[in-house]
Amino acid sequence: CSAVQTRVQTRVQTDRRHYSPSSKHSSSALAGLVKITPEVADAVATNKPVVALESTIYTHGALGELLLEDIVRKHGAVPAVCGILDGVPTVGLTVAEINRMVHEGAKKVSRRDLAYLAGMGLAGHKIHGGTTIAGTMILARIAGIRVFGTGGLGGVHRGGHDSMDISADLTELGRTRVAVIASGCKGFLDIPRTLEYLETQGALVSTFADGRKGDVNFPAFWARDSGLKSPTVAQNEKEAAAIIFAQEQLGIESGILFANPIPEEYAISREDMQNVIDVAVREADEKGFSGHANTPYILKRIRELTQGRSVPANVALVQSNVERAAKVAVELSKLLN
Ligand code: PSU
Ligand code: MN
Repeated sequence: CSAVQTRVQTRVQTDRRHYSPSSKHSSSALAGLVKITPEVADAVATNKPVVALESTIYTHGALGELLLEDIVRKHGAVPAVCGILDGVPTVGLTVAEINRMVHEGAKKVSRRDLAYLAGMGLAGHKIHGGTTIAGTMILARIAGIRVFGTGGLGGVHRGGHDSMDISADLTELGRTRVAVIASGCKGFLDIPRTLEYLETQGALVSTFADGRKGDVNFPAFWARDSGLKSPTVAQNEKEAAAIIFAQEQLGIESGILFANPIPEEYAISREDMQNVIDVAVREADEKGFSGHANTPYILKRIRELTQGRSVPANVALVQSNVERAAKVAVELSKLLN
């Protein structure tokens, strides 16, 4: 990867036929504030395949080496890891830069946090930020990137209709036109309410069927089946690309979630996973792990209770999603050129 990065003016370098900025007033604000690598800017401007990747997966994911950029390149697309490096929102982080963020520590950055870290960066505080799905979608949209591959989407937490703990990933999908390829959301979230919320937000949800006929269920991260019917189905990458293209041509600004079930050989059945989740959730409750301490505790117990199967499964699903994202980006590039 090129270590040399220049600040580019996104709006000028991006093909206007296919990029309609969300705000007419954002041009001068965007110029110079977001750093986009020349490779990514050039690929976007010439409608080559580009895949956005999130940095939270590295800074907060604890999954070890994922080699996602290599997977994207191997399938003919340009990877664009998004995050905040030294207070600068960046699209196209290098491996060395990501490693520096991991070692020096980074904040978790969703929509609400982006301007804070960027503003603090302007004021001389060089804070790193790992962007979540929501945060990455915003940076991808600014750079004109249409496809984003990742692991699992945030969701409505159990009891979320009372606590209002609902991931900003869901509202972002309602307002930012980027196609996210993920394995659904984790089974300890409230998946029925997550799907309801996405519908209210106007987010298109489609599950890859890969030849399966009839109803196809929405996946639940480690499990291929959440027990809930997917609102829509896409057979393959070509259909997904056509949907993305249509959404853009219609000028609909909301996002798209393509759910990609975990590869069979790594999947843990819904019944097995449900038992493990029930135990972990009950223990968290009894031991008082609530609020932001809840998810880390549940994940730790799931790792233990699945005897280490959950982590390799998590790695495999992320890699599978990123491969799919690259293939979708390649198909989309054909439609755009
Ligand atoms: N779900 C996962 N793995 C993850 C995340 C979610 O299975 O790493 C991360 C993603 O970055 C996602 C974020 O966007 O957590 C959601 O966090 P919150 O619920 O705080 O919005
Ligand atoms: Mn939350």
